[in-house]
Amino acid sequence: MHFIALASLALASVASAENIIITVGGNGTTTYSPSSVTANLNDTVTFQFVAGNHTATQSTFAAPCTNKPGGVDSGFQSVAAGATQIPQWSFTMNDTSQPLWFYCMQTGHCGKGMVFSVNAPSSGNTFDAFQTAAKKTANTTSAPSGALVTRTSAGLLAAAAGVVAGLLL
Ligand SMILES: *[C@@H]1O[C@H](CO)[C@@H](O)[C@H](O)[C@H]1NC(C)=O
Ligand SMILES: *[C@@H]1O[C@H](CO)[C@@H](O)[C@H](O)[C@H]1NC(C)=O
Ligand SMILES: *[C@@H]1O[C@H](CO)[C@@H](O)[C@H](O)[C@H]1NC(C)=O
Ligand SMILES: *[C@@H]1O[C@H](CO)[C@@H](O)[C@H](O)[C@H]1NC(C)=O
Ligand SMILES: *[C@@H]1O[C@H](CO)[C@@H](O)[C@H](O)[C@H]1NC(C)=O
Ligand SMILES: [Cu+2]
Repeated sequence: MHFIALASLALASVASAENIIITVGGNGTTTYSPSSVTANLNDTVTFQFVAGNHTATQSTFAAPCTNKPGGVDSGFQSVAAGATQIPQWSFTMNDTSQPLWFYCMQTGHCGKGMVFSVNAPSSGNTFDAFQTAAKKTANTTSAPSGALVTRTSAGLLAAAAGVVAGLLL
């Protein structure tokens, strides 16, 4: 009864929420497909990990390849060759006032541009600008523990700031 009442209310008041599917690692690539989407409040964003060993991990525009403190994270999702089942992970949009930024934590992938956005603006902090910034961190490796191993690169300051913020939480 409770469920039926809620469902009718939703139908009556708002357009139904969408489920937006993202394919991760298709054909052995280091990609999210599509890599940038728009979503409304209450839409679900579902990542289907079809191959490889990847994550969908929330970051920030300022530090594309560093975990956002308190952000959401799929964790590593690994698919064996020839697997008949694939893992998937999703989250629900509960705030559309800001874009959401994601990257893959697997070593080297973010630096190859394996990043994703929801509701990125079409000027200023665009998806392309985010991906370009991610690639600039190619020589910086951020381990899952938050330890930062680095050689000199333009991405260092922003990445280090993100790690410090993470440790303070
Ligand atoms: C894999 O490659 C094939 C052939 O190029 C293409 O049709 C298909 O859409 C690709 N699949 C993914 C998940 O990228
Ligand atoms: C989103 O979900 C919340 C909580 O379930 C609900 O109160 C709100 O009306 C929904 N908004 C839209 C736009 O679907
Ligand atoms: C996936 O990658 C992570 C990080 O590199 C590693 O710790 C984990 O063992 C890998 N999983 C599998 C099943 O290879
Ligand atoms: C939704 O809201 C909660 C509480 O504010 C937050 O912790 C969580 O990260 C949000 N989810 C996403 C996907 O942003
Ligand atoms: C990474 O380092 C190599 C060798 O030091 C350099 O050639 C390359 O341009 C650097 N890449 C980036 C994105 O900084
Ligand atoms: Cu990856």
